[in-house]
Amino acid sequence: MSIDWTPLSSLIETYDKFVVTSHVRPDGDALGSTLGMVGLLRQKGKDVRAVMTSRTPPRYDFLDPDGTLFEHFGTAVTPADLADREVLVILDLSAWSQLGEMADWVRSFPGKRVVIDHHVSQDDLGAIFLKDTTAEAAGTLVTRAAHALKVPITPEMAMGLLTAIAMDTGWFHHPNTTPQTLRTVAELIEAGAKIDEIYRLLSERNSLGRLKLMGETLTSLQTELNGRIAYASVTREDFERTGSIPPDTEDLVDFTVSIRGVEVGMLFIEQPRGGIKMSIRSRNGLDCAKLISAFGGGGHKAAAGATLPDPLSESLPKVLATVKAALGG
Ligand SMILES: [Mn+2]
Repeated sequence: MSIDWTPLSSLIETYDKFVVTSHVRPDGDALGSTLGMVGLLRQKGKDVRAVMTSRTPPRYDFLDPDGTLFEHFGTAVTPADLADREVLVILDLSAWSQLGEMADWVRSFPGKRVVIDHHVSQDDLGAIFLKDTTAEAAGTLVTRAAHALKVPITPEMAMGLLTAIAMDTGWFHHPNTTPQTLRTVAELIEAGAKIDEIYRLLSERNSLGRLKLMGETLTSLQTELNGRIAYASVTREDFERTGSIPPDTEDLVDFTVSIRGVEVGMLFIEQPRGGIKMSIRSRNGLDCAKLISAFGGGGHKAAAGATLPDPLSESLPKVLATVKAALGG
């Protein structure tokens, strides 16, 4: 799928004040693609702010070393501060639920909205959609946009875009990794991304709390349906006991599908303000995004997630039953 970037190009020709945002609980793709887009727009001479609905997880602080790029919505920035913005660029999401506390502001945003995304699930966000569901990351799309708009990729942008692609492909081992992925990565390294440094910053700066939380998560692993399903849960007490924070759960769901014979893996995480965030991964072609849409979730075929309002004791059995049924159990 190739995207026609003319709508973005026209917005850039017409308007000057941009705001870029991405999803709640931002991951490497959300933050890295935002960094890339901010760089693109600034090189076009635009006045750009990057406003996020969640705080930057400490793991990703290297993408914003001065702490001046990502502004936290609701504390550092209020809707009044954004009243002069003409264009809103939304990256790596296509669902209202992924906007968290920014959703109401986005709904009432009077300017132009454009979504640049690779997720299958889609709400009507009242936006121009620049979408390619075959792309491995939103960071890939921002890289392509830079090409289309003839904007050079700075070393800073390259660091963000490579982080985005690396994290959304599981460091180039998920099925979405293609020859073109590696060509894009080669280009980003040529543009100044330091792949070894990014890996080290992401993988060798764990907090003790995150490692202890990993231990708790592994301890809580259970299997069902003769080992075809594996799941684990993280409770609020786990965070407290281990001294970890919710962003420390990133990628822990991957442990569930690392067990031999597991076709579907899930991780259930109690949220600080109630309810459950769940992630699901499939290794047998099961469409996770479709399955989890019954719970208001979405994502990709092999990887999806949902936010569930009910407590763990109620939501876990419901989702588990649905997955069992989908596997013919
Ligand atoms: Mn993504």
